[in-house]
Amino acid sequence: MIGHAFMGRAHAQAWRTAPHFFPLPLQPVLAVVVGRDEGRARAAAENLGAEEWSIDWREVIARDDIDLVDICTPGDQHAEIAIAALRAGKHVLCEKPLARSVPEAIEMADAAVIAAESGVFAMCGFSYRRTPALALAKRFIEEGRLGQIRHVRAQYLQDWLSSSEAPLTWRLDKEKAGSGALGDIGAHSIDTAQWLTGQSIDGVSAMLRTFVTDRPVLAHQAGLGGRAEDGAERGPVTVDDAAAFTATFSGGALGVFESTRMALGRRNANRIEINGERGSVAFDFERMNELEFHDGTDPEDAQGFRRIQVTEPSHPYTGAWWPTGHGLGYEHVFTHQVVDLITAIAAGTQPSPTFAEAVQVQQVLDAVERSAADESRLTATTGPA
Ligand code: SOE
Repeated sequence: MIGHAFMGRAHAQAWRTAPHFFPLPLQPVLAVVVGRDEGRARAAAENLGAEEWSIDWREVIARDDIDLVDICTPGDQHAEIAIAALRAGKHVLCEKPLARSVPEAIEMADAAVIAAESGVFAMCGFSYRRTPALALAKRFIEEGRLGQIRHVRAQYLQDWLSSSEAPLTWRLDKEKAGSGALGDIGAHSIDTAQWLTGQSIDGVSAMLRTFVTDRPVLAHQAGLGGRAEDGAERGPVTVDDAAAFTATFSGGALGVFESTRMALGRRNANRIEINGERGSVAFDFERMNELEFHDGTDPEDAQGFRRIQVTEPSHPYTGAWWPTGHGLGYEHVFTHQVVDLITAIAAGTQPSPTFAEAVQVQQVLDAVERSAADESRLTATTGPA
C-alpha cells in the first residue's frame, strides 16, 4: 500500500477486516506500507498492521512476493506508480479520481489493457459503489423497477473547507489533485450516476467557483486538513471550491450536479435522486443505511416514498456483517471494495470500475472545466427586453 494518510487508513482496515467477515478465495496480507518519511512510514505500518514499511515504492514493486499495489497517494503520483506496477505484473487498486487529466488517465488505461491480457487487473477506487443502499438502488434499476430514467439529481456536499483559515493541503493544489471539489467529490457523483443509470454523460454545461483564493501554508497534515503555524504565510488555492453543472445522458436522461466542500453543516452529504417513468430512488450518505424508494405502480392511496432500512440479509453486502437492523459505516464500503476486487482477481475476471470507466469520468471532469471556462455561454439577466 503506497500512502498511509486518510485513504491509506481506510484501505488498510479494509484489507485487514475483509477476510474476517467474508469468505474469500484468496487471503490478503498487508505486506508493506510505503511513505515518503521514514518515521511516519514506520509508525503507519505499526498502526495499520502491515508487516513492513518502506520509503522506496520502486523497490517494493519489484519484489516477487508483492501481488497487488494499492495506490492511496495524492493524484500526482497515480500514473507513474500504476503504470510501473502494472508493467511489473502487479494488480492495481488506485484511488479516485484516476488522474489529473484525460491524457494521463488514458495512459494508465492503456497500461491496464496490456496488463489484463496476462491476467493482471486494475481497478479504480470509486468506493461508494459498494454502499449497500446504492447497490440496492442499482439492483432496482436493473430489475426495471424505475423504468426509463428521466432525471438524475446528484449533490456531494461537505464543509471541511468552509473556514478561510483551513490550511493549504494537497487537495487545494491543481498540480497535485488535478481539480478541487469537482475531481475530489464530484467524480464520485459522476461515477455513481453513470453506474446506476447505465448511461454515460455525453454533454455538460458548467460553472466553477473558488471562494477562498489563498490559505495559510500547511505545517502539519492531519485527516483531511491539518494545522498551520500562527501567522503562517498564505499560498494560492489553484482549484475550484465548488462546481455546479447540468448534464445530458446517453439514454436521454437529464442531470443536475453540485459539488462543494463549503456547504456549512453538510459533513459528507453524498446524495443522489433518480426519477424514472415507474419509480424513484433517493439516497444520502449521511443516512447511509437507508434507501428511499417510490414505486409509481403502487395503488394510488398507498403511494409515497418508503424508507428501506438496508441492513437485511437479502440486501447487498449486509448479510456478512451484523444481525438484522444493525447498520454499517463509512469504512465498510472500502471493505466491500476489497472483497469484490479479490473475488474478481481469483476468478481471473476484470474488476469494475475499470481504468477505462475512470477515463470516462475524467472526460466528464474535463468537459466541466472546459464548459466553465467558456464564459460566453452565460446568459446575462440584464440586457435587451
Ligand atoms: C475528501 O473530500 C474525501 O476524503 C474524498 O477524497 C473521498 O473520496 C470521500 O470518500 C470523502 O471525502
